[in-house]
Amino acid sequence: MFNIKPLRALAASCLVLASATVAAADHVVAMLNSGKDGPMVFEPSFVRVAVGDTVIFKPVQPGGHNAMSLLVPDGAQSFNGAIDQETRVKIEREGVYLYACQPHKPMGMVGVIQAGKPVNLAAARAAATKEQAGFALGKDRFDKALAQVK
Ligand SMILES: [Cu+2]
Repeated sequence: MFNIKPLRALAASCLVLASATVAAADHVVAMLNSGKDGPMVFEPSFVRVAVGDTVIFKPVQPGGHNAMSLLVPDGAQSFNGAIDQETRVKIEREGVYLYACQPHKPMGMVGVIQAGKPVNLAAARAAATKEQAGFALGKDRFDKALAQVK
């Protein structure tokens, strides 16, 4: 008789491996001098992730860019990446994160991360409105990114 027990065990371990891979994904955000939305952009400027995932900011077009958090959910670590260096941010808390390129924030080089439920959306909207008021360009970029939160 053909013994199927080892096959069952193999199938079970494959499932465990597959779910472990799904549990922590990487999301790449390019830091660009010029992108689909114009000059000085994060692309994509909105990412939806799961808690435990990592967002990787890549200096695809080095131009004095970094990624610095402006608002993070309660209990989450703020971040401030070095200029033109790849910056990895592990997302440990649920909610909405606002970030900017420090040198190009006045040009609207900003982005939004949503992890799980947007528990702090009202605070994020208020902070974004306040920040945007000081931008010379890209005054609607936070609005466009936040419009994708759901
Ligand atoms: Cu920049």
